[in-house]
Amino acid sequence: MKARASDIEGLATECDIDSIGVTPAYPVPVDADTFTRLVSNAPRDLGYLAARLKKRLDPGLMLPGVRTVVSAVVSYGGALPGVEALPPGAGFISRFAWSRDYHKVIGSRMKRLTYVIEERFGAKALWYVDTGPVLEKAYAVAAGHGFVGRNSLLFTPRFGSFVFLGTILTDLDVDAPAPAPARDGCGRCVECRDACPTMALEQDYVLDSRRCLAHLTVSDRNPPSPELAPMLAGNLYGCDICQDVCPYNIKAEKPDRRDFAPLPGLYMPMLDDVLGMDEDAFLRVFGRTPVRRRGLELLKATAGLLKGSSDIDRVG
Ligand code: B12
Ligand code: SF4
Ligand code: SF4
Repeated sequence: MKARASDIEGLATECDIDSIGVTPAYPVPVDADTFTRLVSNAPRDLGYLAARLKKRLDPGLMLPGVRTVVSAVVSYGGALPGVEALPPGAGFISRFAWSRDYHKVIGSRMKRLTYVIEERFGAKALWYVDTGPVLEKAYAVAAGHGFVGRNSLLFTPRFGSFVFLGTILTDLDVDAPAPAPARDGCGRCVECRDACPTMALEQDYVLDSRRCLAHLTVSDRNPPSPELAPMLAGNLYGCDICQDVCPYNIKAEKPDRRDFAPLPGLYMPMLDDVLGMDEDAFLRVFGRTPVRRRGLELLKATAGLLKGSSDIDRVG
């Protein structure tokens, strides 16, 4: 069966998704050599990128017969201020992590969309949110959602970059328009590069994950090194700085949604409270969020560094 792109795009509201785009699965929308080179520089704890590289570059290895990629966007930013509003003695938990784990929240919407596609069109379909070997940003661009900025994130015209992506591979043949040529939305702006506290954006459009706080305070399984203390810039878990300074995000729509509002204790928690937690308290506060995967010990290691550096600031 063949569907029209508008048939699939029309399912967005039904599935609680802000916007759906559709694009052919092939050609894969990145330069394979460049992507392979970039992935080979990833730090050890992001080794899964290289380990599943073949699948990333060939979605047919995930779903034999795949014809179409469906890309979904859900805005999560909200209107609360970021780390620039941090009170003394507190630490910042990134927006992506201060509410219930988005893998689950967006996952259930993607599951519903996948089910509808399978039922309505008799197609095979597989969904992913973040954890699968799928080029989510590149397909989102090809599906017409927007462009990838200098900070390496996908920007949509309506919501800026504070959007989660979900992706479906399907063997359904969809009459989709040819991928739009990638647009450079950044021009001469370098706000994100200049604001990055660890200089992780020195190479245009490519993130140096080894330097990025979103890796060092989230996915790195080692405690952050003491040299990182002055560069944490208030961030306890994740980092939103290169998004907060972006002019597109400043003027983007910021719907306040209950699903993505901070859970109790997650908006700028006091460092002393985190440092005083035992496992039970940690699970009570962070148990339903992505912070749980970090574990109490590593979270405390970052909190300790932040507290040390803010004490030094006060003495100085
Ligand atoms: C690994 C990963 C990370 C790593 C590495 C990030 C990275 N930029 O590579 C770390 C842990 C650092 C990370 C951090 C964050 N992440 Co992350 N992450 C991923 C993941 C799982 C894979 C990304 C990947 O393949 N990276 C490998 C590198 C090599 O490629 P890439 O940047 O994705 O791809 C581009 C380059 O290859 C480039 N490229 C290709 N050819 C060429 C050629 C030239 C010449 C150039 C210049 C570039 C170029 O274009 C590709 C497409 O844009 C995706 C989910 C997914 N499956 O896609 C989420 C994802 C990208 N992350 C997400 C989020 C929310 C974040 C954080 C904001 C969380 C936070 N607040 O702390 C930060 C943002 C940091 C930043 N500035 O990017 C969202 C981003 C949504 C969006 N609007 O773009 C995603 C899509 C998850 C989701 N499903 O919503 N993340
Ligand atoms: S997330 Fe933070 S550390 Fe990473 S590139 Fe953006 S500003 Fe830099
Ligand atoms: S801050 Fe400027 S350079 Fe960075 S992503 Fe936004 S528009 Fe592009």
